[in-house]
Amino acid sequence: MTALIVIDMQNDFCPGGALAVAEGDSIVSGINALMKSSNAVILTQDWHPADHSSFASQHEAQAPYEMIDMPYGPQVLWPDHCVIGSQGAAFHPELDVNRADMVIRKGFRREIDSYSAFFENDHTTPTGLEGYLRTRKISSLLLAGLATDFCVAYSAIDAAKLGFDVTVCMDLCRGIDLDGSLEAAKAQMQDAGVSLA
Ligand code: VGL
Ligand code: ZN
Repeated sequence: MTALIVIDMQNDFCPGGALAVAEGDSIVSGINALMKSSNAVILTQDWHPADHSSFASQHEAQAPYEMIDMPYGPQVLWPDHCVIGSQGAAFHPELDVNRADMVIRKGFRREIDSYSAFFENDHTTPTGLEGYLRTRKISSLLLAGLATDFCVAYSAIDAAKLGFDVTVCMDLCRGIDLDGSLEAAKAQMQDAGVSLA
């Protein structure tokens, strides 16, 4: 059984949002179409407290897109985005959310960021998605959404490491591309055994 996992199709990652991905909104209709032909649909939702440690605003003298060392490793500092309950954290208004069987929220612990749909950025704290998929007997995954080089790539690589058969629909993803992060993410996904379609 195959599931479609739609990563972070939220207002803040679309044009006009706090952490806008170029053309982020252009993939919504294609994702809606793919949902119609999928027998399981899962949405992820980036969901941060207002004082989240990944926000540059929480660190004196640091600007968005700078790096910081967290106890779990290097972390990019972001503009405040996807704050719990805000319009920015809401799904894109045209996303067909009624098609979703399950919505998984991530990044709700102040101390730790969570790009992947499976594990937080310490690579050990689980979100619970693996258990959900296994109990539904889902073994293959199609991924689409935002952003290719962060949450999509981290999710795809973790899924492949967990033994799922993973395909990323590259034309239904858009990237942030910080310092070549898009090319690096593609190479890392391929090395992990992810198919890029
Ligand atoms: C994302 C940066 C921060 C993403 C989420 O969805 O790719 N990127 N939070
Ligand atoms: Zn985030």
